[in-house]
Amino acid sequence: MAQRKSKKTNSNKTDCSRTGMTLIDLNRCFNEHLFYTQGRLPLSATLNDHYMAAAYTVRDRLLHRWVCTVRDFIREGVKVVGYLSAEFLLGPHLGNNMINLDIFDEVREASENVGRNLDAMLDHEEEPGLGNGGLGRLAACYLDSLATLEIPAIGYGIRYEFGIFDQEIRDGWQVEKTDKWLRLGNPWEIPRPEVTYEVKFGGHTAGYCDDGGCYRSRWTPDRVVRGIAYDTPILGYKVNTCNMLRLWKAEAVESFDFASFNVGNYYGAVHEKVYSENISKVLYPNDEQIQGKQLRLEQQYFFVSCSLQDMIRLHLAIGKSLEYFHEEFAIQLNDTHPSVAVAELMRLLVDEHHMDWDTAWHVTRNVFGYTNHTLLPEALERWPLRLFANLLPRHLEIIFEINRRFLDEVRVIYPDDEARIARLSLIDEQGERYVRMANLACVGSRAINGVAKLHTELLKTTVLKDFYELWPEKFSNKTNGVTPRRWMVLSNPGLTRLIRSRIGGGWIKKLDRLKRLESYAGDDAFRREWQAVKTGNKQALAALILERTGISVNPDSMFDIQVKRIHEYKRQHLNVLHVVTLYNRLRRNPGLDMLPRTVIFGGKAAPSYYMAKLIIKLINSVADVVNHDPAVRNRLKVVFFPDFNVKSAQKIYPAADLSEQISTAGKEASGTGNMKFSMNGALTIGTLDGANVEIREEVGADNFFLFGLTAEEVARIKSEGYDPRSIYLSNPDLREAIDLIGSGFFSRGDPDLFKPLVDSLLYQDEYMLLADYQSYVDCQDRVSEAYRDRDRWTRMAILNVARMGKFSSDRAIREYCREIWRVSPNTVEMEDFGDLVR
Ligand code: 7GP
Repeated sequence: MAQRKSKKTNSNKTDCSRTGMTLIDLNRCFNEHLFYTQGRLPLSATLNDHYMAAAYTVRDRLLHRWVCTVRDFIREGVKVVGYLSAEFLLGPHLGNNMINLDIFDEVREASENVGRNLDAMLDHEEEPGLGNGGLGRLAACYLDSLATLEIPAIGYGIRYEFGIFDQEIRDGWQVEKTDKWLRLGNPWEIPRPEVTYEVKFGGHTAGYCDDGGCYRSRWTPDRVVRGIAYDTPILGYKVNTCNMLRLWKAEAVESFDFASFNVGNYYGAVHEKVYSENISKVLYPNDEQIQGKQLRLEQQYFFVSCSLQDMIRLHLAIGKSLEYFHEEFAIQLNDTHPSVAVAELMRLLVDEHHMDWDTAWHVTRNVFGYTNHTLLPEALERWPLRLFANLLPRHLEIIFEINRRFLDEVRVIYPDDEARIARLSLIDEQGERYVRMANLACVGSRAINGVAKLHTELLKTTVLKDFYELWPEKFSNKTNGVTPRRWMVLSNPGLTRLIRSRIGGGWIKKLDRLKRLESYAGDDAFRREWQAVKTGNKQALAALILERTGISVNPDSMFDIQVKRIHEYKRQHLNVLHVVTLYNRLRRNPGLDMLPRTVIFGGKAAPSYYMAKLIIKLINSVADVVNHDPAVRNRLKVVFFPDFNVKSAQKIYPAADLSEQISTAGKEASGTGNMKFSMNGALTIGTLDGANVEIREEVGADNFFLFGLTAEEVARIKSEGYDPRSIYLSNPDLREAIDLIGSGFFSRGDPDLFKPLVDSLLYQDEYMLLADYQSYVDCQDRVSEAYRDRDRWTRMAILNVARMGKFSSDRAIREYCREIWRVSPNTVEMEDFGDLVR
């Protein structure tokens, strides 16, 4: 994308391998987009113009591959994965697409040659924050791996006009700001105004007999909304497969009600439009806590209906009969958010395509897979029956019919076990009646999976126990993974270069090959280079922290980082108790030889989650006091990094020395941040929870800092009657830390501010912080000790990276493909533009 002639002519001739173009060609395309797409001359172009021209230049290369991929879909009739998710937390596209096209270094060089700042362009991109956290980010990693493994796939979701809110910190409190990610336009999406479907809501149903004498139900809705497709190309790494993410935007079927307009009722005329568009307006910002709002169910049904109609259209377009739909598509439900798909597919097949119930049920049960992402009871979706009946009356009928047939089967297997039948029922009938979405997903799916070994085992023995006993063969584990393209190559170019210099680049696609690094752990020169990379990354983060918070931190101190959504079960406040404990040590003994630490927090709290917001305030209040206390003398710094998102994550993980994965055992389904940290050479302090268990297995117990109760111990202690107060009373350090918080010391003398937090710890402690406190603090002391021996630490870090192969999302996707979806790769051949259009 050179603007003027490059000084280095040899690089201009460089074949940007996978694009089949030289830098001169790319440069021409860039200038053409500046001119013809943005309408600018180089002199008057803004940073945004540059970014847009770069994005379009890269996008053109993607579209070329996309056209070839679609051509193959149609020509070869391959089985396609449909990944249904209410969230896709993609992060910025430009850098990632350059990596996957394998032109990143060339473009950087060319940009440098003409004095154009590639980093400024990359920084300028607004990230599509169409997700809350783990679940949405996992969906994004899986799209990357599907394309990289050359699996035909379509991601389906919602094109929220406003994604996850931007977080600001004012006076220590979280303030939510609307995320206006579409403000400057989105060069990555292609609107498809001709790919639209109607989605019905409300109204009533009535029975009738069809021509063949069959009883059927006719649904007369009282509202119809139109979904319009917006497609984003998803290119795999160094392959030609370019899949798509198809997101639906809601619009009114008729924008104006001319009857109202003509009688002068202007507001009445646009009401319908506003009402319909609301559906795709904003992402609900709660992760593991349902809100039970009608609009949320409308969103779920809206995108599910559009997506299923779309898959059916594609299926019919290649001339196949719907009886074979499950042989051409495998549809994954990313948690229960899209699980109304089970009823909707039945409705489409039976009501709209006149299939008989049994055939339709056979297709439905064989096409879906369901992934569960949480054990927290407050996250298990259920909809009040009345709300459901008002919005989706036909679906409720279908659910009743599925349930009737299902429970009949259950009664044969478990005669007289009414309690079990009540638990398995799709309808919760204790008190107010609810539709249970997890039960619907289980009954309507061929495969059910958890996201880490421990989580899957807990699913089988707790929340989905009855379903496991009924259909053990449906259950399997699929431990999460993350894409090394974004989370190593793009985020950590220094480490990537270093690893490449020793073992080449094969690991980027076959992460197991990182094993070859093991032998370098004992190599002095390698360790020094490794440390230099880490120091560089820490300096860069320190600069960013200064810019965002005004706090200056010392890159030579240990960077101890906890970034993730703020939730009591994730126990950011346990980390705070440790910080206060260290602070108390320094107050008690001002000359203490303490290892300097910078403790960094980041993450958003659900806007309605009071305790989580209070934890943010606590972190900032503690930071304020500790960072300004002259007695601390830079041995301890506390930072709350505002607005943690994909973009800042890319700068944070590579700079970490220590990764905090300290949830109460049995609560974190898997975690994926834990993998990103470890891949970037941080050591983990963690509990035996989620994927921590498997990370420890892989990297070796010696290279992992373990503390805390096990999930079994947590359950046992709870059942025996847990008394946090007795722990508080018997542990002086703990008492001192809690008392200091409760005294108003961190809240300008106000003892009430943190009282809700203190009381919840002392009198409930649902997440057993007090039970794990001493073990955590002792473990942190071992961490500090280990960090003092920099060579030993670096050896451990190298071994962590070397042994992370398992946690590539490529491994996870291979398992899904083989064991659940039964799909295989399809190599896409490139054809010249000229040949394609001929
Ligand atoms: C998260 C889990 O909390 C996390 O442990 C896991 O790694 C991630 O999913 C991906 O599997 N869950 C959510 O983000 C979430 O919103 C509610 O769960 C359904």
